[in-house]
Amino acid sequence: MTTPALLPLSGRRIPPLNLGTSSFPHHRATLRLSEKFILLLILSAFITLCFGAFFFLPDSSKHKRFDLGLEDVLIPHVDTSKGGKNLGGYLIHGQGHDEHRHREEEERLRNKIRADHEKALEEAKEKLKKSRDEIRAEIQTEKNKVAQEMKKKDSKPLPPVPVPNLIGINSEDPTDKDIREKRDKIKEMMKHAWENYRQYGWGHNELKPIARKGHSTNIFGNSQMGATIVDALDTLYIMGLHDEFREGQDWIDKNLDFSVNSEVSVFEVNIRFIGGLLAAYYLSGQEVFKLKAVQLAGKLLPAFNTPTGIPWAMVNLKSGVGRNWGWASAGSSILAEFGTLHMEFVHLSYLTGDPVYYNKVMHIRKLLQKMDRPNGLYPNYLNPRTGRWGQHHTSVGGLGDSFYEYLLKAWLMSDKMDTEARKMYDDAIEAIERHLIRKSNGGLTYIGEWKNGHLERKMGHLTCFAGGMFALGADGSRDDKAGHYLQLGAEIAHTCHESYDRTTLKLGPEAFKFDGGLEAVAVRQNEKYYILRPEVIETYWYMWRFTHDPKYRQWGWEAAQAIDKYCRVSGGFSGVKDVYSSSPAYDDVQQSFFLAETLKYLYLLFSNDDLLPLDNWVFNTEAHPLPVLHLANTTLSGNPAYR
Ligand code: DMJ
Repeated sequence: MTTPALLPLSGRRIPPLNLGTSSFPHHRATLRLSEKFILLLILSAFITLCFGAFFFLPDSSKHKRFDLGLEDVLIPHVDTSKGGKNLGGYLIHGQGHDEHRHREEEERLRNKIRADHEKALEEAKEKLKKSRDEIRAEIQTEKNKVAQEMKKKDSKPLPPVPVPNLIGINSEDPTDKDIREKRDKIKEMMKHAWENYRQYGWGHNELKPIARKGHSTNIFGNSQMGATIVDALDTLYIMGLHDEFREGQDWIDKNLDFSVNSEVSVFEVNIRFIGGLLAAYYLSGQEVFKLKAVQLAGKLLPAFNTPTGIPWAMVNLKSGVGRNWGWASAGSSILAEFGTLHMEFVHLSYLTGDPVYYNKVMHIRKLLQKMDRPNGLYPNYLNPRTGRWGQHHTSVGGLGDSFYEYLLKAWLMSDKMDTEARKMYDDAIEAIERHLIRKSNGGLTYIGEWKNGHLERKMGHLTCFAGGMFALGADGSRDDKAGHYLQLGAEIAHTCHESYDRTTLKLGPEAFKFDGGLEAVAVRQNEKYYILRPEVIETYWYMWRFTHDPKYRQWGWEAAQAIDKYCRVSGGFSGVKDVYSSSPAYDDVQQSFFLAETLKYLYLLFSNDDLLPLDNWVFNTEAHPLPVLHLANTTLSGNPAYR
């Protein structure tokens, strides 16, 4: 579908003196401030010329005056050494010069003014003859020049740091033909998603694959920040789609601008943009990604200006004003949001040498450590003004999930030096096992939600990531319970696979129950959708890496086939509204995390283990790989683990 801004404009003339009220109603909005500005410039040039003509072109009275030999004359000159006064390039000489010379000079001056006048008139006429497109192109060129200048200013190189061990950015193709073909199929799906986004949604945050146009949600504010481009970069890179990667890099270089009056989610921008940019930087070594990540992080910092230092959920990138979601309990910030900044912020301090980012996340950690936890559980809500918990709801799914994930990953990312984070993780997981993890009558292990002292026997699709987390945290677990946590990971993977297998489409619902005889199925209509989420496949991948049990590849392949069959449309991939219906409606959104996570985890599932090995890389919650930092020699003030 063609948007008004894309209507063919060539050959059209701008109606003179009709500023902002174009006779082309569909173009009215396109006569923007900058165009008006150019036209105003032209007008003012005219006025200046008229003014000049009025004052400088000789009239009869001036002749009379000169002929009388009175007063001064204007002689073009720049040299003031002879005692004259320089007025904008013209010298004023006193009386007593030869009259003939004066006449010649006057004639010369008159001719010059006339010539200048005519030239300016010609230029102005030429400008007005230009089509809208030409004027727009000129404006764009000017804008680009200004942007380039600003970029030069912002592009001060950051201080060099020891490069972490970047192992396994490339890997051989799998030797097994079947696995290779499956991996190629996933790559083809990525190309389909990317190419359609590029064609119909380029620069927008996401794509509407049915309507074939851009899409956005309030988490990205009202700006076109190219969320899909940033989120997809590292997936493109590891898949070897280097032309596509370069297209993305080029867009980011020229267009990604954070000085926008837009209120964004601090959490989402951190995990998708900062995480995506940092991963792209580490994989490709291209400085632009690091610079953009640092610029953006600077824009998020005002969100931390709260009485407690717990950040607001949202911040306006321009004004720095922050606030929380209206729906959150008692004006609270959300555990999974303010608790999912650590990885990216430590990397930012590492790369810039500026401890500001590190101090912000360590402050949050210290504050949480000091607080009482009901039953040892962390509630999902914390008020940033009072520093008190909101409702006592605890979840390993939405609102809580990645907080636990980041405790574990902070430890892994520090080369297992950050033992404080590991302890917090172990404590939290023990409480979760005690209060939230149960076995259903049918023998399925599930993780419920804690609500004011009661366990709700419902598990979210989001919660399914925890299978992978338990497996990842098995090594190094307290009391050497590695086997136990690997087993727990396997049980969660199995339950989540059941939630897929018990649907018509073989795709998992958003939430499923273990209640009233129900086992791993959704009950409410608004829990039956699948929006291309990655968590189940993420767990399959971690389980595959730690066990090499072929069933995980099998389950991943089932999911990939189901996505390709039921979510693929000619304009990309769409979520579906009911996984229990054989002809479900589409939600018409290609989520950016589909490219960042779902397809990346599938690709890794059918790749060799030496591609991004888990001893060297830690994936952020949006599947952006960040290298393990060997910080022993790097001073980051505040935490003994990093000294
Ligand atoms: C992703 O943006 C991240 O994985 C986040 O942690 C929660 N879920 C979405 C995808 O489902």
